[in-house]
Amino acid sequence: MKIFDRPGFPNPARIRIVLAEKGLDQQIEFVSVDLIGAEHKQAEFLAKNPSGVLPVLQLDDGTYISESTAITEYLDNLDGNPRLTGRTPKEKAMIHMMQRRAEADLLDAVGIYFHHATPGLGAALQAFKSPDWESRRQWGERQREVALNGMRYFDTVLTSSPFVAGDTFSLADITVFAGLMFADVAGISSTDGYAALNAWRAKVAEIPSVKNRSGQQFEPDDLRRLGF
Ligand SMILES: N[C@@H](CCC(=O)N[C@@H](CS)C(=O)NCC(=O)O)C(=O)O
Repeated sequence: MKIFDRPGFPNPARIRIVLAEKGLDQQIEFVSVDLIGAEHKQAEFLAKNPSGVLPVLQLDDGTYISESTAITEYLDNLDGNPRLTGRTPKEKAMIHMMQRRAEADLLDAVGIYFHHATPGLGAALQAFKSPDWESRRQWGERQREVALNGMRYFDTVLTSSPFVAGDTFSLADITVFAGLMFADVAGISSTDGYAALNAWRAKVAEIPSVKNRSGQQFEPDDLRRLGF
């Protein structure tokens, strides 16, 4: 199998955590795609994923699977023990519900803010966005508020639950963790006072698959091009 991704970016990080969690990270080939250079918007990549985003999993039979949730579901089921996406009907439903909230109310909201209300990934990607800067900025700013509300919501959830979707670490935790990672990069972290969320984040950061996931850091050239 191959994963088309880029170290340091939040959605690729979700799958790197899943691969480590499932003990698959040594068996997969990582193919780096230049997000800042807009390689993912070119025809060759769009043939793999028409949405033009990373990550994409390629199976040995040539099938391409995109969407981090779908990739996670596939990888999680390979060993017949899908603990990240749920084993019982109730576990599956709870994890699905919470991970969807984590995407809509945090990770994707941060992404929209970053890509539309800030310079985002830089000049090469601007050509693929609407030229109506003011509408984009307003939409991005609104999503920033959504993300801040999302952080408050997950803080409340975590005051009475050890993990986002119940008693065990799951895809929902991975999505919230990636959302907070992205919020740091986008400069909208505001979790001061969110004791439960911060304690959960510190705990999750110590889980070996999260702590040791390969290629967590941005590539130095990407950091330079992002202006860090
Ligand atoms: N819904 C997708 C989102 C993927 C996504 O937005 N990936 C980012 C990297 S973190 C990307 O490729 N961004 C490039 C762009 O928006 O042009 C998923 O779950 O995989």
